[in-house]
Amino acid sequence: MGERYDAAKEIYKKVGVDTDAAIKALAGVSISIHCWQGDDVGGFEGAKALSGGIQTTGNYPGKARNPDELMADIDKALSLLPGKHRLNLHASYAIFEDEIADRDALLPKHFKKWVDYAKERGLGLDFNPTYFSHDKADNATLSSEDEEIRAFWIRHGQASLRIAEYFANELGTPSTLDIWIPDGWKETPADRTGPRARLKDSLDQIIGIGYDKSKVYVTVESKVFGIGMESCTVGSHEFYMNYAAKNGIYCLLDNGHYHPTERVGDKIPSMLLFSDKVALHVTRAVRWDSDHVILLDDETKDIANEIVLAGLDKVILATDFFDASINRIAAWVVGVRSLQKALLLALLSPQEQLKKLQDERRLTELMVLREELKTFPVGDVWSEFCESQGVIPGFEWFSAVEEYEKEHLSLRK
Ligand code: RNT
Ligand code: ZN
Repeated sequence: MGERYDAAKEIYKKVGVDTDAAIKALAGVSISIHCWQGDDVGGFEGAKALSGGIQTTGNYPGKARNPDELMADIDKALSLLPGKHRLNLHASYAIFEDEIADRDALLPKHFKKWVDYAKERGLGLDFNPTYFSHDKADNATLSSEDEEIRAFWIRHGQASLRIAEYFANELGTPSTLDIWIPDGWKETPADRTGPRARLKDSLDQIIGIGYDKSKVYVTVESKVFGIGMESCTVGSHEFYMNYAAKNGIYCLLDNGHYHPTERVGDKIPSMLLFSDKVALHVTRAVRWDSDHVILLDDETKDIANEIVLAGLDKVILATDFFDASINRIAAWVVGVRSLQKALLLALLSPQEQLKKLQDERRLTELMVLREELKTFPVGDVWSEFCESQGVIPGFEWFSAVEEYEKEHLSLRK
């Protein structure tokens, strides 16, 4: 332990905060890191373009072109991240040995290489059916009026559920299966009920195949709009919140998926009064669902604070951003470390004391203390945490990324 940490520890002690306990709690937080930052949501099926109203912008060199490159890049990112994390895969990242399987015919064996990868590194795996970047997803998926198309995507959901179950069985840790579909309307639809009724039936058929709820957490991710789907999103927040509550599954809140002045931090405690868990996609939306890299900004801090207040075991925590304009490994590292720093700030807050001040309506004191806490020496505690986890604390970690870029990424043409 360095002198600076010792000094910081004393400063926090004065407000009743135990820095050692905060470090220990942070070390126990697993974040499900999205694989898709490494290749701009490309996947391995040779998809020509990213569809579904989401977009990766930028042309920074060095994106992963195949499973080996993506795995090596994830390794590099993990080596610079403190803590033990999870990996979040999309169905479009299946690895085919001989014959290719379409999305509705995916099997656990198509993800065996990922399971081997996860086992070797002690990672848990989460999963997402991919309802975009496919010719059958041009119009709509689970809400489609074309019964053949809808059946195809229902089978994809069912196949994905089995794959998540396989992950849980192989790795001995529950797997989250997050369902997000892009279905929606550019112009005001003439009928909003029909598509939603079909989506409801499709979800019933997917979870209706039965699964072990202690092994797979099925989540549904709502959205307010996507590019080309500005007027109506079939899978809206109200739709999924009700669906999840009635069917014993969970909501996933992506903080890029609400109106800009809505705050996911404010939604977490409400959700948890009615559900034992809530799932999150932490991202940074700049003017729209732009999926910028997470930074240590007010929204992230607010979300992290609510996670800590709720209890770390109540929130299924994942990242979701894709920036192709900067080094992709640095993007992962900055994003995950920023989220961890936000959690540390929350863990270093005298939460009981702050609550008491609120309950006693000592609101001036509450404001004064909170403002003072902002300049407490969190950086010294962060450094101690990184060192205890064997990773570089300061900005020097970037040299490792630069070196990797020179030796590997720059050779990818
Ligand atoms: C899209 C959703 C969704 C995707 C990933 C790739 O708006 O946020 O979670 O980003 O599934
Ligand atoms: Zn998301």
